[in-house]
Amino acid sequence: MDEAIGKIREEFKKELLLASSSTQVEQLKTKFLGKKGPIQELMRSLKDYSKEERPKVGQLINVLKEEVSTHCQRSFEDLLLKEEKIKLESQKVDVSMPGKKNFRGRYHPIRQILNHILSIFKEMGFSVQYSPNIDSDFYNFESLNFEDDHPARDMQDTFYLSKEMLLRTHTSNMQARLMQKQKPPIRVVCPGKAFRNEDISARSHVFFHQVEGFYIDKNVTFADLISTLNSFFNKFFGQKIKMRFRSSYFPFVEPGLEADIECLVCSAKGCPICKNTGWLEVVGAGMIHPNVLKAGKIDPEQHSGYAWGLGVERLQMLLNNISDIRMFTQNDARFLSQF
Ligand code: FA5
Repeated sequence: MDEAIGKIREEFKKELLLASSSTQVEQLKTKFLGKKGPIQELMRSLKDYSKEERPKVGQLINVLKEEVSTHCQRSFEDLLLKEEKIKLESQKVDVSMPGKKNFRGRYHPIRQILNHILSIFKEMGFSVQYSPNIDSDFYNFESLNFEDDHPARDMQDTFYLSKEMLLRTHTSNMQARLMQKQKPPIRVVCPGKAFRNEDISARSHVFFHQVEGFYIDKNVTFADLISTLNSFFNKFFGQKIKMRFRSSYFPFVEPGLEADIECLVCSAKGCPICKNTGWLEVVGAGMIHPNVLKAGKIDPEQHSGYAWGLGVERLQMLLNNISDIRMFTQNDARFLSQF
């Protein structure tokens, strides 16, 4: 018996040394201590011994059994610990690694500048209203005192959809509509798109945005218009900027003006944006023509008013040094992500 026990012990030690994982140790334990294993076989052979010998032999087998079980347990725990360590090592998080950037949507630069413009006018007491992109010749031209043969009605400038309907050429199409439903005092701004069949260049597009402003009350003067525009531009640029006013003609205002801002893209040195003049036209404005007030059923003897139409793209270009209006519609992520 001693010999058989020694052989099993040797065999077990050899195999335990070769076991490199906790699973292999478990298999080894089953192999040696399981029902079909060598130790159980020894137990079964006890019946072949005499009554006197049996307790001694039985004790020897139990010692071996205990030994195998303890070694297996220790080895199993050691290997399991190592395996856990390796697993944790592989799952380790490097907190100093730069995180993955999520793509965040944002407003288009024109929407951003519109919001900026509207927030300034809201602070100045203007409310916001909208008028349609597709409108009738009446609201876009006729109600605004345009003669039938005015050049702006020409097919060169206007995208006609039918004889009567067109893509509005300016946000001034809100004026008659507003006067039809509201009586003075009226103090409104109207942001929106405008469409003109023009040559596209660095400063002009066939599709652009305007913000119309409109104020009618008793005793509204030209000085009110100038000071409103002045304080708007100073707030918009966050600094005192150089402006110049030129008299101009629009059929729906009298007198009419256009205002230019010193070109901030080239610091007034001359560039394609300012056509080398150092100035960029940003707004058309004037005192609302008595005929327009009459068409809106407002008595020009009682009320007066001013209106303007601001070019939104040009303001964004001046504010952020953008050298070509076409960038706003090219959808280039490298450009858009800068805003
Ligand atoms: C008008 O559109 C008038 N409705 C403005 C107005 C309103 C005058 C109320 C009087 C009273 P004008 O065509 O000048 O005016 O356009 C106004 C502004 O829109 C210009 O100063 C310019 O900044 C911008 N603008 C005009 N055409 C284009 C274009 N093709 N591309 C980009 N911006 C333009």
